[in-house]
Amino acid sequence: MFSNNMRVYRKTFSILFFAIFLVTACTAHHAFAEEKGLGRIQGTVKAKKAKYLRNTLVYIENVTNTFDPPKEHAVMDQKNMTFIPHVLPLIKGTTVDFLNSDMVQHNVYSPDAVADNVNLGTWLKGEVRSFTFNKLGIASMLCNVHVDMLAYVLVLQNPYFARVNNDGNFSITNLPEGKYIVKLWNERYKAENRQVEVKANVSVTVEFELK
Ligand SMILES: [Cu+2]
Repeated sequence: MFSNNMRVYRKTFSILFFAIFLVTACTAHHAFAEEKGLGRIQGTVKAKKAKYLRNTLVYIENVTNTFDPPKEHAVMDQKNMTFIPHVLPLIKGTTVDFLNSDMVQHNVYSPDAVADNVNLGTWLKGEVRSFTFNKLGIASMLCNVHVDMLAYVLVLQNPYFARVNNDGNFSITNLPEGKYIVKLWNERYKAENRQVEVKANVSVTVEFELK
């Protein structure tokens, strides 16, 4: 009786073990499934408090190539008196549709040259006004009806950017080989730039510290 139980136990155990092995193998494979000849940057951002990491972006300043903006428009909504998303990264040349989902009038303007000091005017729910970001840099977007409303558009040269997650981790995948300057953007805090060399099928690790 005992040995019978033991056999069942052992069999269950090996099946379980095999299942765990399969899942692990698949995950590992997935994590490093870069396209051939491309590499990856993986990293962490340290912050005194985890909440400081919110809306942090990591991007590569310049990648030798030209990158066409997507034909699809990006969207920035105004809902509950807030711009959503608070931070919008995009490739230069991308058009953003600004919406209004509130029952009150909102305005959209930018005091920054990156956004040509645009003022899209003031409009009600249901209407959409668009703007194409053709200059690299960071544009703050404001509403002159509600002075607390603020958002940022990060106009980037290439699609190699990533949001930092709540644990401070990020990864930028499928990068061509080369030497790059990796930058971090956060509304309030700064971090020193990092220099990395990306090689095919390898993951480079970088670490930032918010100060
Ligand atoms: Cu407003």
